[in-house]
Amino acid sequence: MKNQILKVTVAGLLWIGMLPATAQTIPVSSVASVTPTNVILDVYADTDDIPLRGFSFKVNFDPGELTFTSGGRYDGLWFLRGENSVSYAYTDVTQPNPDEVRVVGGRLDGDHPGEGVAGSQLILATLVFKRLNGSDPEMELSFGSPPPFVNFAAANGESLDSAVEFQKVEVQSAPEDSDKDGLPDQYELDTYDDLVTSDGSSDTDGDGDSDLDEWLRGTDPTDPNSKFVIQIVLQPDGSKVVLWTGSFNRVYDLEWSPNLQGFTPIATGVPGLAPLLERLDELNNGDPNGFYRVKTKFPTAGR
Ligand SMILES: [Ca+2]
Ligand SMILES: [Ca+2]
Ligand SMILES: [Ca+2]
Repeated sequence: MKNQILKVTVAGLLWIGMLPATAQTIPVSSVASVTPTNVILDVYADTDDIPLRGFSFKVNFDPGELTFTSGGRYDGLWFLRGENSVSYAYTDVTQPNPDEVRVVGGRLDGDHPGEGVAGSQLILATLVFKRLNGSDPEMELSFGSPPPFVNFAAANGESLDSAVEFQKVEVQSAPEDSDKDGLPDQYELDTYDDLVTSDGSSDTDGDGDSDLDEWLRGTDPTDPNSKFVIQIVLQPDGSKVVLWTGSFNRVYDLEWSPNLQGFTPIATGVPGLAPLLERLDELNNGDPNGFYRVKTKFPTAGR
């Protein structure tokens, strides 16, 4: 499996081809959502007419200001299709240097190499950083690899690098909360039409979760069927898979404790990129007893 990924990746990204005939530009933009403790960076590409098959970019930042926590994209847009047409999510994130995160991804398919994705605001990756000080983060996007590597490849393998234009990273500060109830103003206006209907402690839809908890977890406070769940699925080999409700623009930590006296992290900074998130607990296979908890971190503006 590992070898297979490497083989197809190299085939996809080492291809050196001619420029496409169309003189289109491909803006690569990004939004850094800043909260008191973290920064969530979403990176997008606009490729309306040219299907994009593979990409490689890097993000540079000040390691005195930010620590890279996690990254990826798990929504099926970027995948690697191997033998028997089985697809694997394919957005590979590495940190070769303290001040640099590199992302390689694409829609790579050994059987049908002509496939690609076209569209506006195609999300390439979501990266999560921990903030180390109070300043607004300075981040910069550029190509992941130097020539002669192709960084952005069209469906037919041609290089799109000359068309790619990296935009300045747009920094979005933490949202306003004028009544200090934990719910951002814009979120309250969008959900309740005013700032007074909910003070956070109310449970508008009566599902047992407070409005504030629903905001933090990213569920709908006006729909009793939208509620955070966590579930453990025992595997035949005794290991456990933990599943929990995911929500876009939320980030989760999964932790375990044998006795509720102190929790050990199993996965930190898991982006809420799917309605149901899952992680295999590789640490506690031998221990049949214990407790799991999921912490939701740093929700940003209600978007
Ligand atoms: Ca508020
Ligand atoms: Ca509720
Ligand atoms: Ca609800």
